[in-house]
Amino acid sequence: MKVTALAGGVGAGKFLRGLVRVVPPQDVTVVVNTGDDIVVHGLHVSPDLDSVTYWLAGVADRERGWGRAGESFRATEELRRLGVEGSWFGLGDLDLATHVLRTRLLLEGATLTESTAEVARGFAIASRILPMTDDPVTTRIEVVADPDGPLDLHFQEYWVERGARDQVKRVHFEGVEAARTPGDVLDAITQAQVVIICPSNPVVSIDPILAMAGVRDALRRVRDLVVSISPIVGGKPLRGMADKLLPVIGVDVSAVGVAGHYADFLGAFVVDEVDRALAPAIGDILGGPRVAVTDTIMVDDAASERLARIALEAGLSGSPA
Ligand code: FO1
Repeated sequence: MKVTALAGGVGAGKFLRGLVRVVPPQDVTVVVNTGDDIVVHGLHVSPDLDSVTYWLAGVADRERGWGRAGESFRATEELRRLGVEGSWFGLGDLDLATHVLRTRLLLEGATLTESTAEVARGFAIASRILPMTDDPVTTRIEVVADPDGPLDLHFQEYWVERGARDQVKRVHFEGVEAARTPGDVLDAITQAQVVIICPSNPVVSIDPILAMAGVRDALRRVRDLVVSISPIVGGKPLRGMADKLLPVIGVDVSAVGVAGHYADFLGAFVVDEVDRALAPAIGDILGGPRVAVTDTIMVDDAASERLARIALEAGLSGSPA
């Protein structure tokens, strides 16, 4: 069974660990957001590609969510001591090797897709990890920063450097109009038996992928096979800043809000037990009863596996008999 997942960072990484316990890893393709990418100390850092890679490889730091387990930050500490610009972004010593390899391959002329495959090979990952584009797309967060007036921040400046403290006016994806969607990304969506929208931040993880040319249309074409897991549980994101960003795009911070946001291409939806009462409203949005209710909190790989099974069943229930 070919399965394609649209993914951001931590929530996606945890989910994918379960998915590859249910589906053979080589049958899984992951299309990953690159809007968070940033150049730090001349290195091309792709946080969501890194997260997906590390979680699939079993080397992610479960507590911190991002980066590698058993990590040290000596190089970053030294860069901070030296007062180097950009050292507010914490690059781990092991993690640095990934960014050095990726950057080197890019400088030698490889595409981001090719360099991602090379990094994945280095971690013996059998699944296919596809960046949403090989072209530069950057998530920018326009904030109200009194008394300095409005500021247009890189997503990582908003989230990591300034700790998401600013009032957000607008989220936009710089470069998205000119960026090309690789054919492999569109084929992965239209040729899958199930397409899963991971429990990732809808605004800054999934929306950049949806904004890529042809992606939303491809999803609409296979709508019955598309299933999403709500990243909002009991009116709150499990981690991250979706509660601050969803209202900016006019979406309610709830499972119903997220289902409505994806309504034009969604066949099925998985919500947490605590949101059971919302299932009928979500069914109305989907125009059918394909709402699964389960424990969506992924405390370990076994919990991720259980959730993956339920998401797959929900997606497969839209297959022609
Ligand atoms: N998140 C932080 O909160 N602080 C950091 O210093 C930081 C560094 C970092 C380096 C590499 C990487 O792959 C991810 C990193 N993240 C860091 C996570 C990242 O900011 C976000 O969580 C993702 O972009 C959202 O998916």
